[in-house]
Amino acid sequence: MRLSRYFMPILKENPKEAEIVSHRLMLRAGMIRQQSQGIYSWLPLGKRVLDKVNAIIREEQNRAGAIELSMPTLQSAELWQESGRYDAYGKEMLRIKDRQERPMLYGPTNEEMVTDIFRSSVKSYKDLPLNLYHIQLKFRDEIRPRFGTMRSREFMMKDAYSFDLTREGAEHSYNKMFAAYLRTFDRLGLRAIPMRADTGPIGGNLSHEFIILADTGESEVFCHKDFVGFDIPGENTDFDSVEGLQAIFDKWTSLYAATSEMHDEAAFNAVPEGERLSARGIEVGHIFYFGTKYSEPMGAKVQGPDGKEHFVHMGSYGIGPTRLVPAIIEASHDDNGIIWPASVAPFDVVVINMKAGDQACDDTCELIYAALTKAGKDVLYDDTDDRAGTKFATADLIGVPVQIIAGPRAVANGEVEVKDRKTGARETMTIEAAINRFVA
Ligand code: P5A
Repeated sequence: MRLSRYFMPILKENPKEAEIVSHRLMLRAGMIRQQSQGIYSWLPLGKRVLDKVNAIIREEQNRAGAIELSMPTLQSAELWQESGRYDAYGKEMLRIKDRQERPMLYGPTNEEMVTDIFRSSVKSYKDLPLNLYHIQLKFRDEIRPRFGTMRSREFMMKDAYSFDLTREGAEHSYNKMFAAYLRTFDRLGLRAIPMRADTGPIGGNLSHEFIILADTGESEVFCHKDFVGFDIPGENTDFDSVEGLQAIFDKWTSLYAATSEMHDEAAFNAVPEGERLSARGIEVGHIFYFGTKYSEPMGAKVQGPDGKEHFVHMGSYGIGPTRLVPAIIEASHDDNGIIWPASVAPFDVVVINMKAGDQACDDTCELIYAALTKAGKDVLYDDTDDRAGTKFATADLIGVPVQIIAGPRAVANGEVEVKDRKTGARETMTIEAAINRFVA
């Protein structure tokens, strides 16, 4: 992508409305724009990061055996009347009427809709277990939307829903998502700690929130320090192994970890003082087991091996991609801007032409740009005629992991400078060596 032809509206000044660093940097880097309170557009740079986050979420959901579908954002009120949540949900639900005066709503979550899909076609235990998910916009009319896309009214959610014949089966399904979440957040460069959590309007009595420790987090959390160093389940994790996944769940729940709603002061005080961590955190995921809470009132049942009908045991599993992007920035930035983990960086490398219009600089940059693009890399080429200082500041602000800098003096020697955004380390090398770093 040539910067001269791209759309990346950088802000020079710090936006006044931004209270936390991620919100400030997302606005300054031209990643998002507020359209109305708590409702955002994702501009091209932000969209690239969001897409990469979603790709990792999708890969790990698929690995754990979940199956992707797509459900609408607008839902009929009737479904929610069946479960009893239409009245219970309160003012957070955006209620709308269509031209026939039929009550509709902008979905805040999809337990009812997916239960309806399930009951319309699954009749036998032989079709279980089943886990269906989508990555879709939701709307919750939050009292206090704030911190940009961290807590917005319209936001994206990956929501998965599992169906099993028995409670034991449902626990295995829960454990699959538990392990998939540990892997997902790790691949996003984050350390998320599962904590016992309140179930709120979703319901049930088994639930974990996945929390990233951050000073700007909205949740108050309490946990054992050792979680910070626990091993993450590997790529070869067998998601069909009931014992294997139970062992992962048992390990990750063996030490104290709870959000303030579930906090047990006495249990926390039993943790040796030097090992207690009392901190603030960002909830990036939340998983629930709620048994037959929806299947019973909505009549979602299957025939079991005993020939009888059984209401299915369900769970639901959420991740907030549009919250994850600012959460990653909270965890990874410096005074100059964002530092993206390579897995979600909007571009793999930025090529900076320090003197656009100078034949040797132009030729060198074009050569590198073409070679890296051909090698399948996402390359941003700063071919604008801005001053070198402005270009460096922009490259640092948008946080691309590697900068290849081509200035007249180095280019005259057949060389460029390669800068690592995270460490700031700069290395002069031949043009060929710079290309080979990515191609090899
Ligand atoms: C689980 C999947 C649910 O809604 N039903 C379907 C369950 N859970 S939840 O905890 O309420 O939300 C899941 C995740 O969505 C993100 N999230 C938000 N992100 C941005 N702005 C918001 N206002 C917002 N509300 C929820 C969080 O990451 C949460 O863990």
